[in-house]
Amino acid sequence: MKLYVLPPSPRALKVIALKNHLGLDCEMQVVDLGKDEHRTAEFTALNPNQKMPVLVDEGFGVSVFFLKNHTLRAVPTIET
Ligand SMILES: N[C@@H](CCC(=O)N[C@@H](CS)C(=O)NCC(=O)O)C(=O)O
Repeated sequence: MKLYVLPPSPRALKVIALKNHLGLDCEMQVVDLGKDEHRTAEFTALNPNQKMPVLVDEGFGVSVFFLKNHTLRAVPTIET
């Protein structure tokens, strides 16, 4: 798994905290919004909304908002 984040963002920090809490083995990739790295073709292919955080699992990219609603039902209070 690979997590695309910009750590100073509270949305990123919440997701990183959850990753650590769950003990997920996950590579992290910084997405520098100041350099428009979220607007590249590669990132847009992962999330057409061009927003981080994004989690990629087995080549499938999902926004963490999607993940919260569809995968992490065990932790329903997380806001991204
Ligand atoms: N939870 C939502 C929102 C995430 C969000 O708003 N991320 C902001 C940073 S905190 C972002 O990437 N903004 C870039 C932009 O809007 O250009 C999602 O995952 O789609």
